[in-house]
Amino acid sequence: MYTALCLAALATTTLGREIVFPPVSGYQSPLGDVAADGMNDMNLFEPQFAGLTTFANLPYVHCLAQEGTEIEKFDIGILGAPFDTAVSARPGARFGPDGIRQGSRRMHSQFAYSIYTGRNSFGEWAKIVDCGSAPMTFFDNTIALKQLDKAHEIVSSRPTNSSEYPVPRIITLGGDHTTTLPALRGTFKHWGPVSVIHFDSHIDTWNPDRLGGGVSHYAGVNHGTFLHIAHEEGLIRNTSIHAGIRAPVVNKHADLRNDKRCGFDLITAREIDKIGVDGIVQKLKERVAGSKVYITVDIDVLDPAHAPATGTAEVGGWTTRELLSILDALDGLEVIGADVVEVAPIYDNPGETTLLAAAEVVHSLVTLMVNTPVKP
Ligand SMILES: *[C@@H]1O[C@H](CO)[C@@H](O)[C@H](O)[C@H]1NC(C)=O
Ligand SMILES: *[C@@H]1O[C@H](CO)[C@@H](O)[C@H](O)[C@H]1NC(C)=O
Ligand SMILES: [Mn+2]
Repeated sequence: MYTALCLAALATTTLGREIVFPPVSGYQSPLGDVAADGMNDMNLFEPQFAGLTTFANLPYVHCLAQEGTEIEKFDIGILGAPFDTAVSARPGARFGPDGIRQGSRRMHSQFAYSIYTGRNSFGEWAKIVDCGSAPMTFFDNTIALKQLDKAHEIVSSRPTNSSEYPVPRIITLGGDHTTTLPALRGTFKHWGPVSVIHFDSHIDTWNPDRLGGGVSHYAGVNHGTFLHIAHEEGLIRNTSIHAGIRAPVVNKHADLRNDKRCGFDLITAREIDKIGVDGIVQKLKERVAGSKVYITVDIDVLDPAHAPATGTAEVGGWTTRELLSILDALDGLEVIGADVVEVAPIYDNPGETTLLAAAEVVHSLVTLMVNTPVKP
């Protein structure tokens, strides 16, 4: 394949001069014969950097098409949630979905064999598509979140490609963290209450009467309270757990008491220095054992050195490698939904550090879903 790639580059970068190819006519590349002029099937049908930007160059399917419209069937759908008007610090995560897609553009379903496992999760039993993003109004949070509720309902009710596993699973690209609430309402309809593994620097179970100042009900629904609300709505189990926490709490005792009441155990960021990746993984697996799992990754679980482009950055976080190692080691859990949120591309650097990290996290989430198919 490497030879074929080199040839393709040669052929396309030479302007008007006679091209001299090495004698490779008939060379059998994995993508077909290389002809005498250096062209092969790959030259035009390999869309990396060329098509419209979907996650990992996956096919785009209009998963939100009107009822009755025939669309391609899929088993895992990537769905954007462009919403950032319930954030307490820096806005900008409405551009997160397209930012993460941008960060994924070197991934390709044909060339994604893991160096660690030798497997390519894009090329196995699951049909994986990019559903585009849900339309969400930026003038009214209540309406916007209802739009996202509906989007999850529609996408998760589509018929799957694999008749054996009838409920398509969704990976949401946020959006501020409030966007996880509609996703959990969606999973509840198919799977009932689920354990949440919540990677974040903040606990996000704050009481809506406190965070938001008790100003109004509207103000109380935000990116720091959605897990409290999810608990009150009965969407999550009391076997949920945070990982990577390091941000201060607002109230000395009440916040953590309330956090337990909402069903959460807690792993701090610095625990990794004592118990390592394996210790963290063991704690997570023990906590959620035997239940369906929703994984939500606030990109601010990473240190700002690894993910500067986020709404409420906190120093002292995990590295990208640590997070990816932890996620990949969760293999075997029944992951019925997942998301990566709080990616605000405007604060990224020219090297797109945060976007690349977020895209690879999504890749790990895809892999967990592919490795463990789940039936209701
Ligand atoms: C989807 O369904 C078709 C028809 O049953 C099947 O040939 C294909 O292998 C399935 N999987 C993928 C990933 O497309
Ligand atoms: C969760 O709630 C059930 C039922 O109320 C209780 O029996 C169980 O001990 C709780 N588990 C945890 C981990 O808090
Ligand atoms: Mn969060």
